Amino acid sequence: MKNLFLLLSFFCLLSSSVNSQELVKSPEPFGPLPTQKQIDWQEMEFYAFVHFSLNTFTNKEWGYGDESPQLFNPTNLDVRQWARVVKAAGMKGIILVAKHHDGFCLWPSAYTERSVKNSPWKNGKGDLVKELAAACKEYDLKLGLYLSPWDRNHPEYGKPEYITYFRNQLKELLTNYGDVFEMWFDGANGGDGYYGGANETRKINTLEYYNWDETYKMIYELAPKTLVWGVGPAEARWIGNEEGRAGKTNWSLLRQKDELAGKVHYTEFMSGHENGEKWVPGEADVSIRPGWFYHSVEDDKVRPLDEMVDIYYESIGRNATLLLNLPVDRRGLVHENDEARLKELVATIKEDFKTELLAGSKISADNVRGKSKEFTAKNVTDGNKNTYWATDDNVKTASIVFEFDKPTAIDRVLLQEYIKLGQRVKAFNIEAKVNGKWKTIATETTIGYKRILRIDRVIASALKVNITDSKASIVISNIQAFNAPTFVRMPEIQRDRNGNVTMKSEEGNSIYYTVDGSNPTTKSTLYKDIFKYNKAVQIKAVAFNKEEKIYSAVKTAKYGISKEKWKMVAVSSGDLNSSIKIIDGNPNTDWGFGNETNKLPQEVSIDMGTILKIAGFTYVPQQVGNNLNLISKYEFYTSLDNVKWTLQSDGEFSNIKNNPIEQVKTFAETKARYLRFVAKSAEGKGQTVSISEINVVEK
Ligand code: FUL
Repeated sequence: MKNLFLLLSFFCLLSSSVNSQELVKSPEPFGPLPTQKQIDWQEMEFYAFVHFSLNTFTNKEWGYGDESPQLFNPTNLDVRQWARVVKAAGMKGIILVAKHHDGFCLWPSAYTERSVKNSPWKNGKGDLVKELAAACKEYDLKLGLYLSPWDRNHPEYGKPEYITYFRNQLKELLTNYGDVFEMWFDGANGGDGYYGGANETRKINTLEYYNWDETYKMIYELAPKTLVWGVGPAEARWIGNEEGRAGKTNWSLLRQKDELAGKVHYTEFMSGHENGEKWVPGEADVSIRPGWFYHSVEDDKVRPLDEMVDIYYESIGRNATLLLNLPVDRRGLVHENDEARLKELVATIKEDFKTELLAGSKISADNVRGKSKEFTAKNVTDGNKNTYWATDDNVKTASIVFEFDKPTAIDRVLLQEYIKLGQRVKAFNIEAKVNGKWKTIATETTIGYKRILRIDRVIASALKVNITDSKASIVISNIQAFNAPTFVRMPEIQRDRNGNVTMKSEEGNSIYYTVDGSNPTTKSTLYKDIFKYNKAVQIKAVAFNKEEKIYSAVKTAKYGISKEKWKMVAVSSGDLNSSIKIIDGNPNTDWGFGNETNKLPQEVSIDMGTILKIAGFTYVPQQVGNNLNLISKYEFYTSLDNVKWTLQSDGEFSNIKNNPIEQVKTFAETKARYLRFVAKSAEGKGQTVSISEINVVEK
């Protein structure tokens, strides 16, 4: 009897220990969590933006609201071409700007005459949203829509009636075109506009005027699958710049309550808030060209491959999604140059991630939750996004080691947390065993949904990831490593005001260049030292990695006649001598003028020293700093004698606050020796504005 009892209790013990082995509990979720909708959205990673509207035909970035719908007249509109380009790039959807700030609608809204129905396109019978929805379906892409809350055309903008109109349009978009994966509400709201002929400035309080709580409620009732981005209590946030770059530290959390109380500066969006109370992941938006809308002057300004690759790694590689804009042209097509660049980007990224190196390695970790197989370190290489390596509760530092059969070259490491349970990791580093010694090759902060590191190539016999700080136990679903081909960066080209050209490249590379427009090779001129080139010129240069015999992409720099003879002849306030910075050929130096005593408008006059035929000018705004002194309204005059002046161009630098790029304004070709640039108003409240550079456009 006694023996039987002992035997029984032995079995009980045994089975309970087996149970505890099998029943190691999953980690508890920690902190704010994503919804399934947000997870699905994050997994899309890369999707397209299309800006195509009246602005395409008026050559503007922001329409004032008085442009005629008759101007919308694409000659060869083909949304299936857009879808093909997007699909081929591996993007997962398209967000179409259905209505931009000028109020023109790309669908025949029942609530306004300002739409495609009053345009010559398809004799007013077209519906672009409908066409794109069908093309997306055909190509298995998701459709997203941008409806500008600001409407510079609507007579009632600023009054309660407009909110009804806005919501009616939202209803149309969310109910007539199938599923909409993302609804985009831009932050530009209120300012001057046509407003049904009132031609006035209407300021609104974005957070109060739209009653976002009500609007969001309506959206979720009509379209629960739609994720809402931007202003209001959104489910995803702007990344804080229009360059497509997230912070190295990037929390998917945000103190949204503070944000809605106006207490968060937009520069904080790049990194989110470690102590945010809501899951609001970042979306990095950027255009493949300087502008959001198509401008033929930008056909040769498509972002270079180097920049596109950086954008990829600094958005998707930094825990954000990438929303890449393709400005459809006047034909109604994605331009050839944009398509070509996109293909180059995709080919580069594909090569970078061609061969994964960790899956075949020997993997171990110094802590595995409950020593359970379910949470084994090996889960990080099993290709299953639902399995993960986890540590015991309260174990917030741990290491995972990958040992190779033979020394292995590595220059990329990709890590993913299992975000269903929250974003946890606050700090980590990576070590590589090189010639038998551990060497730290990266020290970083957050991981989140996805983090990709570009590191200098190491030949390692083992790799170690050390999580050095975490909010809670560690939960990692994926770790990968690759050996991406060497990427030779393009050389930098600079020309100063006297025409002196300097070029720079990474150490060990040679630079070859041409000045006749042809593409440089190792047979072209070898750059040795600074040289003088005063005339208008297009310099094309490549860097060449001698060891591996690899070229960079071609860097093109276009210059007008050098500014050697240029002089500042007058400034309406401030010091004339230091205003030389406006014409020093260096966009990183700027000159500020205007203040509370010398209020705007303020002006500067330049003597080019000789008569030139010009067809436009450019204004490079201040580039460095967070609170830039930007000009929003301007006038530009030319003269042959510094006495009689002719107004050549006036208007606004739209969207300069979010996107402070070189502003190009063209006009009919004219002869000029003197230039006068008038800053009529500043972006924001201040009276100080700044100019980095004024250039002229020669035909
Ligand atoms: C900005 C807008 O003002 C631009 O025109 C553009 O639509 C961009 C995506 O968002 O804030």
